[in-house]
Amino acid sequence: SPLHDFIHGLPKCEHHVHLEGCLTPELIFHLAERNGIQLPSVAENPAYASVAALETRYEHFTSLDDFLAFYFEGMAVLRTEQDFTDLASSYFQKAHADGVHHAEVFFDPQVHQSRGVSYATIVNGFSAGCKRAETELGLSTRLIMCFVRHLPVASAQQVYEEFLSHEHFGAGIVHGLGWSSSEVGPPKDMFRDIYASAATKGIPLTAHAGEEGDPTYISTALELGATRIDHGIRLIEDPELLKRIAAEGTLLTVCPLSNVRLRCVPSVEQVPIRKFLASGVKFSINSDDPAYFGGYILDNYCAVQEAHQLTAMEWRIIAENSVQESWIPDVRKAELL
Ligand code: ES4
Ligand code: ZN
Repeated sequence: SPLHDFIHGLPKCEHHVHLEGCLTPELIFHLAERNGIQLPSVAENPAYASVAALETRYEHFTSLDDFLAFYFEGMAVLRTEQDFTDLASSYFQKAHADGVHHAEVFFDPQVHQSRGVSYATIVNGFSAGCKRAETELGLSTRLIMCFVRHLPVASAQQVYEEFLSHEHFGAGIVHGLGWSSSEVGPPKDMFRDIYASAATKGIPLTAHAGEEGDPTYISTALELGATRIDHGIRLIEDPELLKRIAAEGTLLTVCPLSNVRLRCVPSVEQVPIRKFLASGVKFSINSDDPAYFGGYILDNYCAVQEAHQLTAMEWRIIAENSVQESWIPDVRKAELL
């Protein structure tokens, strides 16, 4: 595309990437070896026969939950602080090469804790990767801790208390909170009490909503205090809610290649990019789980351009909104624009 160099040069901010979703098949096999962890046998799951077999299986996800089974299985190779640092560093290097200047990254502590990895190991490991990216690559970074919807709410409550009591909280090392994992099934408002508490402390809140679930998942997240919505593509099914989100300037963190791979839409053409632009809904374009969905942030930007043929002016609006809605001070926004 003639705009490729222009798109590469835009000051990109990433708002929706799961660090565990940056674990490539190659790194899964490498860390399994390094940590002496047995991956599923070929009899149990033929997808784990080889790096190439796993990559091929990732091209055939049938739903969010089909993907999540691989995502949770894959992250079981993460054990030591070094593993978490290496994973974060591999993501930040790729993001830097794609023209990302600021990255807000998710992680799922409950899932690691359920295998006996401590909160400190996870957060110290990831935050060392963030620090390295800041000093060596000039990126600004934010860690966002996600609660997962497939585990009991008591386990989320536990890690929330750990987050509050940890020295990291005062130091701002974990900047904000989100929720993710299976959307349809568990109660829409399962994190009501946690979000109410966090909102009174002024902690930035986001939530995965409107990916597979209908727009009531989005309105529930807003009711609970989320000021940003991850995915949110099903917002187009509720014109009143769409008007409200546009008026309030709530950011949607859209992930086009993820939506296609998880069959939320048949192709990038059906991601409602033009509807959002036309109705003044702010959104950013992001990579979600790039090791699983066939592309990092620049691949997502280029897929949007291929499918929607945006003008340079429209790209400027997207880039500007992604800077303005980042969870960073105004002086940093001025540097990025
Ligand atoms: C996720 Cl694509 C997606 N949706 C919900 N939760 C997630 N966790 C990691 N990737
Ligand atoms: Zn996500």
